[in-house]
Amino acid sequence: MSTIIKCKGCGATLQTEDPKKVGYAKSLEHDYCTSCFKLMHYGEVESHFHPEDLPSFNQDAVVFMVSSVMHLDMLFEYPVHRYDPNLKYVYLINQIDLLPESTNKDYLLEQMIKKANDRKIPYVDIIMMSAINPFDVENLYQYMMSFKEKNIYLIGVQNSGKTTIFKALTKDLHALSFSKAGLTQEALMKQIGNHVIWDMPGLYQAGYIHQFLPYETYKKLIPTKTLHPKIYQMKKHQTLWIEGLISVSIKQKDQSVVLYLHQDVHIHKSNIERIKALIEQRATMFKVYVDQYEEKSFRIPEGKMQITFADIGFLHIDGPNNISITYPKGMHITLTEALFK
Ligand SMILES: Nc1nc2c(ncn2[C@@H]2O[C@H](COP(=O)(O)OP(=O)(O)OP(=O)(O)O)[C@@H](O)[C@H]2O)c(=O)[nH]1
Ligand SMILES: [Mg+2]
Repeated sequence: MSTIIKCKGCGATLQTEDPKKVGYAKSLEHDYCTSCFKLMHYGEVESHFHPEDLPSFNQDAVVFMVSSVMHLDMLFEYPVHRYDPNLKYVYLINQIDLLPESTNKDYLLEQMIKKANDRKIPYVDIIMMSAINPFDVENLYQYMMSFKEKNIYLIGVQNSGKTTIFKALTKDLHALSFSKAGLTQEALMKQIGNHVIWDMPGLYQAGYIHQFLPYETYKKLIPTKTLHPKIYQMKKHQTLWIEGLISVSIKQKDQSVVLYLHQDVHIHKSNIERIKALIEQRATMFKVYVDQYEEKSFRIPEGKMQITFADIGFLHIDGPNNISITYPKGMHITLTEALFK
């Protein structure tokens, strides 16, 4: 019987037959598939497979649903509890170091608890942390070890930091975490004391930036450091361009808006009438653009509201106002109450 050998970087089952398929290695003696090898040694990024289905779990388990603060609007969107109602679920909000230092974290947590309760989401806890903060990792470790269930699963959408957490908890030096979505291919697991920790492949979330742009382009748009608010005074009928990707137009009255984006993202103002012309000339006008756009109008109700632009950032606006947004066709854009203050 042949033994199954897994790539230590992404967990894919190693195979030597088909270079186009996941897990290809020149020899089964290798520790890594060729994709991970190229990533580690040459920084070359090849496409990985995107799993869409939830994995199956051992029953003696606690499932940690890991979400980045960049995906907060989607925190309770995967109905994992319906899929396996007998398991315990902990919602883990990761990458809180990306939120501005002034963020009221208690308020954020309150908002999330309210959302979970309104939607009748069963959970044991909702916790917030940063995988790059050793103190938070140690707290998480102690917390996980306090469960009597043997298996601890890390699941969640791509790029939420599951492998980064797994590595920090298990001191696994081989697993690869990286800003490219869809890196982990199959479950990585490691026994710690009486527990087994599982790092699962990321769930596919349609509409995120990796769907529209190649890695080399989108990596510059995904926040990696603490976001700093940038305030823009907007006049009615002005539009704010985020690279050549998203234009936010203010329709009802002059007002200021706040953008939270990667510091290098290029932003400029134009008039609403110019949108069509700029899109037509996008190849000469913008460094970053896509083939197809769509437009949507939003009625901003009273209060502090938030628009989430896929996984690249946020806009805060005090309603009421009317705005319209032009964005890559199919991109995930949501309007919610401001999730952080
Ligand atoms: N600033 C910051 N970056 C983080 C944190 N956790 C993870 N990252 C970064 O986020 C990116 C994605 O991390 P991974 O651990 O590979 O994410 P994943 O959820 O395993 O991704 P898939 O395997 O594709 O599902 C990497 O560039 C990490 O360095 C965090 O707490 N703070
Ligand atoms: Mg991973």
